[in-house]
Amino acid sequence: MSSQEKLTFESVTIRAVSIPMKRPIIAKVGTYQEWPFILIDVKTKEGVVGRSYLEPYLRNAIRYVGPAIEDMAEAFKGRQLAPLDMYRDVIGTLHLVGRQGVSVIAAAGLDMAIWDALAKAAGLPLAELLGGSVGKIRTYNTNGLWLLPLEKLAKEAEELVAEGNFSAIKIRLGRAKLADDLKALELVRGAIGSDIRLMCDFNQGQTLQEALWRCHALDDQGLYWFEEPVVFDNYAQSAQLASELRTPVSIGENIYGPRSFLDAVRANAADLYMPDLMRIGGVTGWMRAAAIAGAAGHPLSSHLYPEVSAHLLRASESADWLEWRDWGNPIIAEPFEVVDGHCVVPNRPGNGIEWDEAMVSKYSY
Ligand code: SMN
Ligand code: MG
Repeated sequence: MSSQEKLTFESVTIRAVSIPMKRPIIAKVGTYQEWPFILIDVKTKEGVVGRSYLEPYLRNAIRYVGPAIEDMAEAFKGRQLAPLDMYRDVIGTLHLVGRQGVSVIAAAGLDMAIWDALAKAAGLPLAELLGGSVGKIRTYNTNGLWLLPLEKLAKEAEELVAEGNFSAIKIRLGRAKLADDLKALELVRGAIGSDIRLMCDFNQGQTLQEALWRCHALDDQGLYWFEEPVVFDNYAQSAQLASELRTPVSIGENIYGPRSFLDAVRANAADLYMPDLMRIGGVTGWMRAAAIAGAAGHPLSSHLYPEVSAHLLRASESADWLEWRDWGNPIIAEPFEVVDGHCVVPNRPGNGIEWDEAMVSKYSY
């Protein structure tokens, strides 16, 4: 196809896969032995295929996210592939069914695949299409350190660092007894030493009262950030913690769309932000949130979606850390590499995601 030619939306294919986890998730948000993905392939009339996936946590989410994607795709049929126009139109009608939750998740999945198709047609990696460049982005390993029995933590922490010569890893906190959180930190620190940065995540599992008590008690532990110490959308409570605590407070994975993101920033809800692509609104939503974070001076990290997030962090003013997780690697034809604690954005057109079809068949449900 000539570079002058526009792309036309034709159809979408959606598939559900679920991949067993090497280290099952045990967190305040649930226990998961497998990690489900919704694979999205957007076909254009010109033959270019854009790909993306969603990580909807729940195996049954395909039952309601899938039809929402199909309805949106039906409305896009025959239109020029223009993600900003499509995002505007789809968000404009979403309020009829609710502008957060499933509708944004479906729109975000399509948006990411559409941007992939555009980047492929332009012959550019997504980061370059957005005006950035390919290269490295610093990354922390989030693959483990769930709410495990204490005796398992030291070995796992060592393994996590060694997996990619990481300089940072994340632990989940919020055990029934504060003394057990302190013991967990002592064991992990003992194993990894003082130079590795240690982020921690409470996954919204505390009331304000509990968070004030526990986070103050953990404030001198040298933790790199306190993630989601309270329910994500109580910005006033989160702001109180961010102002009282010396350890930076991080939120963002549950924020829907750039407008709510702006609300959080205006409320001083956190020091650091880490949007999740399926909730912030795909590439389009991310770039808008990234402009807000950059202008406000808040460091921006990513949540899940390492491939597309890596491209976007390369194009974000206040880019900070990529969250590295390898749970999707089995179905990705060429998984992204991590070298010396940095994720390498590959120099190939699009977002770099192609399916390993044999593995997709194996894990389909
Ligand atoms: C998280 C991610 C995936 C499943 C459970 C919890 C977590 C994170 O909040 O930030 O990695
Ligand atoms: Mg988190």
